[in-house]
Amino acid sequence: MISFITKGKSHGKGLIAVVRGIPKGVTIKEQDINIELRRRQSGYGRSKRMEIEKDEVEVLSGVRSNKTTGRAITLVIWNKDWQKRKLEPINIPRPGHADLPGAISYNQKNIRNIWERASARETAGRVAAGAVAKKLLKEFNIEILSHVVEIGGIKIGSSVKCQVLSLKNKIKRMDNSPLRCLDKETEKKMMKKIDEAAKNGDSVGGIFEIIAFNVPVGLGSYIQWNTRLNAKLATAVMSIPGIKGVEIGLGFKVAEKFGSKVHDEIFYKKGKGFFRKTNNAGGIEGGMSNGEPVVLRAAMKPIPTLSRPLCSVNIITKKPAKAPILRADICAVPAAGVVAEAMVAIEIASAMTEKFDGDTLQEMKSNYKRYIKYVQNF
Ligand code: EPS
Repeated sequence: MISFITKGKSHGKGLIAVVRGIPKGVTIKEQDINIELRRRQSGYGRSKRMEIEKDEVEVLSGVRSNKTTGRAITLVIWNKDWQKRKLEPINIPRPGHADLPGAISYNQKNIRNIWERASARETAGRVAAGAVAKKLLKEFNIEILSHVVEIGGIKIGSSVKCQVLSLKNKIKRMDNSPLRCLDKETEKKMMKKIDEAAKNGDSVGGIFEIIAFNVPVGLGSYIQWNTRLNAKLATAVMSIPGIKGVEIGLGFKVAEKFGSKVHDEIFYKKGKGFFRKTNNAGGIEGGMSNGEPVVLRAAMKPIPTLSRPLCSVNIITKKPAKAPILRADICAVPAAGVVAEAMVAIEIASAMTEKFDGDTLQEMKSNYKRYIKYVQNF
């Protein structure tokens, strides 16, 4: 099983991620992690903080001579915008952020103490941890990619959902595009929507899709509620700040259709084994991967920090007040997609280590090869 925790504050010295359960022998270079960190920082509509930070990792433990040792891996990202001096306290909570429930729950009258940890900057630690999980998955030819399908009501056509396999290379090629959207015309309209939000002192959310390619059949289990792969993936993605909904495969659309139009018929070909021609299940049946690409989408709400702020209340004076105006993103949907790739990578890598048990990559690979042969001959 793979687990990780993150530590650190948005304007503290740095962010830390500690990852456990990665077997010995996986090749990890700081550069591999830095590529993912850079992807998280990009996207049209990001805040000025992204111009200050050039997120880079330092590996403090668990990797020697570019190979994992099998022990806990400690990753640090140093903050450039580290604030040593004490700043003015903030007493007005932003609607939609962790500010008010956090202040009440932890008995803090200075809201800065809440948002230092609640800030989405924490997700840099997740992406670093996810980059390590991605390296393990690469050893098994498993790839996890994301693309943006909707911003503020501007959407790409749904046809892309059905042809996920042909999307792989297309998605990979678009990392340098402003919103990582597959349709250039729609992307332009999405950018206009972000401009409109910026002009009005507002923010805007959207939906991204995650696809995990080459996931073997049988990850996760139907036996207990908390061993189901769909439940683990939903929890992992739902834990990302700002995410309000997660769906797998057809998702909420399954409620509109007859069973005959939802379930993916089963076919068999010698050598290939069992396969489907559709993927409405999003690669998961009965809480287990079924060998088709795992497809999920998540909806992100608009960022709560607005430059034309909403009404709130001062928690000291109890008088009405406008929420504080702070540096923030207008839209962070492409970045949230990269964070979700990391979370999905960790969950799938964790399920892989459970299924193909091994203290070393070598052991895991030989168990995997034996299993794949067994599946082909089933
Ligand atoms: C973020 C860093 C933060 C914000 C943003 C995401 O930096 P700062 O608070 O110094 O501007 O830009 O966080 C939020 C939008 C949020 O609501 O928490 C990052 O690194 O992703």
